[in-house]
Amino acid sequence: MRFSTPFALLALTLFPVLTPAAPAEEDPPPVLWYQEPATEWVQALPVGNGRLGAMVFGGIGQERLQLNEDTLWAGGPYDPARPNARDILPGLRNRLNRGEYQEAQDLVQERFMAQPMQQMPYQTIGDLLITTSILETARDYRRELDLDTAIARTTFRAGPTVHVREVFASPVDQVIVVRLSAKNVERPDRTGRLGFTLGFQSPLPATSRVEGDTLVLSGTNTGMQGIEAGLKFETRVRVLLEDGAGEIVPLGQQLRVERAEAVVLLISAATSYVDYQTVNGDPTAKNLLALEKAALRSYDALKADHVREHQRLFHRTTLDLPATTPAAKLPTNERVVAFQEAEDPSLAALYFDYGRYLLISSSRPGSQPANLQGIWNDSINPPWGSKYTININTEMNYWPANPTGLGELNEPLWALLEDLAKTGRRFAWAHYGTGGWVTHHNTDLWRASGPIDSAFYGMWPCGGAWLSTHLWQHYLYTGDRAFLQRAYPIMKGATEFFLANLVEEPKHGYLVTSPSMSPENAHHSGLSIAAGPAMDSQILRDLFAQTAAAAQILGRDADWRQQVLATRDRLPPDQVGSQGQLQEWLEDWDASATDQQHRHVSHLYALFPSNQITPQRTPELSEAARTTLNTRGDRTTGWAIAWRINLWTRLHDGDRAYSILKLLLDPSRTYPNLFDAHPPFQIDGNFGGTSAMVEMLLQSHLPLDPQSLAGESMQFELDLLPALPSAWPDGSVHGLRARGGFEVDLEWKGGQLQQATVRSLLGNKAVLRHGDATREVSLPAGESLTWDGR
Ligand code: FUC
Repeated sequence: MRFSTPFALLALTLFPVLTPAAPAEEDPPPVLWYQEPATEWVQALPVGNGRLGAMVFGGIGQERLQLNEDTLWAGGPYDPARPNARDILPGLRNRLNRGEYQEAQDLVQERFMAQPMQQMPYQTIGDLLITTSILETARDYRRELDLDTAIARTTFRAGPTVHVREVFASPVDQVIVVRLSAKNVERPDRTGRLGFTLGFQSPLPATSRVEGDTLVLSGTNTGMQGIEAGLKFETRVRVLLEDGAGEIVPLGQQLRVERAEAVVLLISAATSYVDYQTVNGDPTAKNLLALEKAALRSYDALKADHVREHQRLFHRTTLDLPATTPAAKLPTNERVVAFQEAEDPSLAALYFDYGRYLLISSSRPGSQPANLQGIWNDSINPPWGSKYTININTEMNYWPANPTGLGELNEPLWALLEDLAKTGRRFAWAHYGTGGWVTHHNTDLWRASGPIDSAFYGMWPCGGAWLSTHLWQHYLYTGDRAFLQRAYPIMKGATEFFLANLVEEPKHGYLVTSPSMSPENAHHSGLSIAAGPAMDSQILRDLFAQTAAAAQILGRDADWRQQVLATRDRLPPDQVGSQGQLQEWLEDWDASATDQQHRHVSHLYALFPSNQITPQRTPELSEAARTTLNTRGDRTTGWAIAWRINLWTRLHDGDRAYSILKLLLDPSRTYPNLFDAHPPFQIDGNFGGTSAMVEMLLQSHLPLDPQSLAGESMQFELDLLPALPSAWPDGSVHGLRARGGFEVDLEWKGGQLQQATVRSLLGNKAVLRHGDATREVSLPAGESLTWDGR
């Protein structure tokens, strides 16, 4: 490829409307851009509307759009309960009381695991290929993803012809829209330069056919692990010739467009999924409806609505970290490499924006929640099934939602929880013989809730409990009483399960989870199973206090509430172990654990995302958490690094947090398209990184005293710039949200807070803190104050 004219120059002269004005030096726009087409999937650029996703490769001769629809998963409705599983529980718990861990783990493996022992994976539709006869020697090539408009754009010149291709996934019209245009810039009278062939390729059992101006791919998902294929799916691409120029010709299983000027492709995809137990939907009807509506609208109208809806969310927050280094002008892939050598604060700001972009694009009301890969997956059997791993990963996906003003994007998570409260209730009865609901360390489209993979990884009953704490957090941000009413039965059901299943451990008489584990870590070689790991008690301390507070606010279940709080008092407290570390298990096993640098830091849940441990209130536990973090080390997988960054911000160590952010943005953990590399790709690291950047700038708490969690006594705490790294001396952030319903803008210079503006949305009381200075806030809803932090 040759690069003769600088692209910006060419673009400005030829497409003043399509291309934004040249960016001001100090303020690079939030754009990922590249000088070559993607050859690998992790170079391609993601677009999505929560439900439909595409990875755009930006090829010259052939454009590849790898497509996803978020209900296309393997299998069909199933019940993973194993007959008679609950019979083993008393014996199993006795074994754990006696310390017979190997025997207990073997028993779970043989008699207690879900059937099948794996859940169903998320599957790709396949690719739409747009094949031209253009040679790869095109000039002035550029592809980009504009995060501000959520449009992927490829431009290049082939001979005298300038090609522009735009792709977006409209949340308004529920279609992916592609516009291809070709203009002869030397002889504008020579028209009809655009020709291409459309074809599908899919790894699923599917066939293509042409219906008039539409190419159709229809097929089914696959069965897996003995669960039969239960879904039909269909994808339609409708071709619209602009100004009637050109011709559409059927070509067997492909469709050919000839002598066109500009062409709009409308892509719709759907499956027969209705809900986790119903699969008789009509994908064809859904597609035809979406396509007919969208085809009536002009490209400009589709695009304008799409951009407006995206910006409604994307503009809620802005983070400005100035572009202080020449690296800021490099293509994004080179910028990631250069980041290790020289500071480039605005790359971090781009990463922050990308996290928000990815959440907006992968999780919207009505869609499935963002899974391990958001919605972008090119395989029918991807790593870890591209499912919902709920012993950290799904929770991490949603950490940035409320703090960046995107609280309504949690909606798919609430819908998932409503489902799990039903499937998990059935499972609790089958496997534990009790009421309440339970979900273990993973779930899938079918809302399976049992222990999977193996006893070592799967025997953890607190996935649903952890997710349920998100409900209360959402309430703290929004003060939405109707939401709390909706959430309460889920919180109550999660709590009921543990009231019925906690057992008294023999040494101290604490009430503990049994069987359980500290997610995925071995306390002795090959053994994870245990009773009462610290994380479980921490999660339950939160869940019980939150459920009791919700009951009080809603005026429900007064007696039961007392029982919940009394049970809470009997949970084991956090302990400091012989090395000064925060103890991961009930016994001080940390020093003998086989992997001292294990990626999971489950017992630090209390420090983040929870606030049971804070430097002010629990200085000793906070020191112990620091010791644990130092032992665990910083160099690990993508999401585990992202968690560590959040944790160090809670210890108010901005520079340590930043040094780990640099590891996250290392090319070994960030792909050229800025997707997080576990490796392989896993989106949690992106979201965890975005969350960590918020936590550097703003932290908010409601102290965890169950008596203060409800009503008049609620007093929130907002920490301003609690962990500002010295690498970001100057900057500003607008529109961050804090618990208690506050919107916060911050400006800082030379590492010093210049001004904070705090707007109260709900009229709650708060204390602002900056360093040692504090200021009380008691504002009516709708009013704001400014403070210089002194
Ligand atoms: C957990 C983690 C792995 C991976 C998987 C999806 O099992 O321990 O690192 O993220 O989830």
